[in-house]
Amino acid sequence: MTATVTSTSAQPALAGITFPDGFIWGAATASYQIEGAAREDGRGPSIWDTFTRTPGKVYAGHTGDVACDHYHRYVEDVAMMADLGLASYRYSVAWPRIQPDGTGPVNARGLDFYDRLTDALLGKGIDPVVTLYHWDLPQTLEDRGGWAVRETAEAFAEYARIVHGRLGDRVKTWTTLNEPWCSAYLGYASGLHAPGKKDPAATFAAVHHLLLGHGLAARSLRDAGAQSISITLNPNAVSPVDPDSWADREAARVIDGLSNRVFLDPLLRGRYPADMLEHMARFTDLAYIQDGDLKTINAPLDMLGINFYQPTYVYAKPGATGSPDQPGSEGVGYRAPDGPVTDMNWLVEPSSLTRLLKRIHDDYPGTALLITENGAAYPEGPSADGAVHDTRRVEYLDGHLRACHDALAAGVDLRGYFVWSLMDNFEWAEGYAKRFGIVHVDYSTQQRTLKDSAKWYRDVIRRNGIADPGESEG
Ligand code: IFM
Repeated sequence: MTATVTSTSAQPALAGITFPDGFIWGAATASYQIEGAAREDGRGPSIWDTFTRTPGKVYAGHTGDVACDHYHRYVEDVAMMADLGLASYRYSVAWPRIQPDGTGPVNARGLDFYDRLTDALLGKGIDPVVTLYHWDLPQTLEDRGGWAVRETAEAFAEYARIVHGRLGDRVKTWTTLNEPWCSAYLGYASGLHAPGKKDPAATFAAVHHLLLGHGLAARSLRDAGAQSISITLNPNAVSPVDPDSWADREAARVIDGLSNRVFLDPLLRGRYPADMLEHMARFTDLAYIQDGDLKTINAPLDMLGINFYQPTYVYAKPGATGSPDQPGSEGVGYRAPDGPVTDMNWLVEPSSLTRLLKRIHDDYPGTALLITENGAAYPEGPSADGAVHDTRRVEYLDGHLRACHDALAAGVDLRGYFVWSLMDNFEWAEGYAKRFGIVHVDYSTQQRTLKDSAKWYRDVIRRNGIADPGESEG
């Protein structure tokens, strides 16, 4: 693809922009968030089925039992994707549909669903990008220790081999894990996500076994002939509130280490950062890191997926307890958002995406990047005219696409952009209360309605860029 882009810096703030030829335009979802059919066709229980049934864990007791009923409506949903002009669709496979107990017998009916979905996508000229793990761990594996134990990493590689065996003749791009930071830290430190544990030692063991699972799965996929192998992280665009303060920079170093370097360094440099080894050793003896593991984790990557939503600003705050989802972050203060926020109370600051992409490009050179998620929660539903006027989402997406364009102009090897999310869905601990979709879902009728942002995105895809506001549409 041509990677030549003209710098936007000299242009007026809202000039039209064009992306390089071959830039990939997509949308993303995840199995538990949209599929429903939780007990159909032999699917086993996942940690999210258990968690959603644990009182007080998820907003209003919502579950993914029905979600967007995509399991039954995928044909209509794929037609909608085609109408939007998507070149690519990022979906995840539910491990408990494939191996209901996490290991052992394969459930052919589970594979059949993804087989049908893949064919439906290809039939409309949409390229499938498959994520193997987007948080729905089979409950049986959690009962045996979950990501805190090595067996889960080994089981994951076997599961990857099974899925590739069925879809590998048609799926070119494979992503092992989605946001291992969330699986480890929200799952085992703060307990905000399934399995809801609060155990720092287990958190760091989970970090290692997630990374190892990625490495082992990447090897299985490579051996089986997969074309493109990636992992998706949610790197934290963290900055010190006062860059001139040594103490604030130290606070940022700790959060950067816990959120970013503890994943990026093993994956792309084959070692844990020295300061993080010291940090983790406060909570665990690290005996689970075995000889050869880092070499396995450092498997060649064809692409690194980046999920981005908001920046973080931290400062030194002596005596602060820190954040429950970052073990060992005592003394770190978090600045409250000081600008526009989304419905998640997440700060909208597109320039921090450019900064983050440039940083990864500079610190880990030679890595092709893909935005595998970016988007915003806003509550707008249908107005009296039947349309959904989600102006703030359009502004958010516009700003972040310009930020991607700026990164390209600065030389970052960015291959594409997937909006989160194709449609409103089950937003984990927030249930259905937060809406990230560019398509509105009426959960009582399952009716889909394109929001203004979906129509705007369709135009972006058609033009391979953003129109100059002076230009007439059409
Ligand atoms: O909905 C989630 C998604 O599952 C993972 N990335 C962040 C999104 C918004 O919170």
